[in-house]
Amino acid sequence: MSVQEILVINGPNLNLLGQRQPEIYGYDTLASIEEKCSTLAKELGVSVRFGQSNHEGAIIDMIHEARTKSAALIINAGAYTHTSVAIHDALKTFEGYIIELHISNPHAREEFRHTSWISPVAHAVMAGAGAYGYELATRLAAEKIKSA
Ligand code: CA2
Repeated sequence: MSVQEILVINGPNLNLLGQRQPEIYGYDTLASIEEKCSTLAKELGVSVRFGQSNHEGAIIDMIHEARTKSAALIINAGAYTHTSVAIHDALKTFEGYIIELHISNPHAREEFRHTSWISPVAHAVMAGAGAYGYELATRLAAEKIKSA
């Protein structure tokens, strides 16, 4: 197991980042975010791996794989944040550090975004910092796994 790996999981529709609704999600693409986080991770002496899926089961498979491969998880579960007991249950099986991430601040948006199934199983929540939140979360995850 590579104890220094951070897995960044992105859920439904986040493959479209930078292409639609820039007023909410900004102009960065997932590829540009990955590049910035990889550069940062290298500087911090850890590794980062990105995964994205529009399918709940595939996200659960990624979490299961992380159980033996990754020391920390950063997860933007997209709309599944507000609906998925299955992702909540999968995250409970992961023993490393978990950061829930949102580009926007769901609490400042529609009421249906105010409930999260991820927050109760996350160690930290990052929301509303835009795409920069991924770098902040990478920094926090690196700190946590290096001091563990
Ligand atoms: O703010 C976030 O990161 C969210 O997790 C994004 C989800 C939303 O359902 C959550 O409430 C908050 C939606 C992701 C949709 O991604 C798009 C990206 C580009 C264009 C359109 C949608």
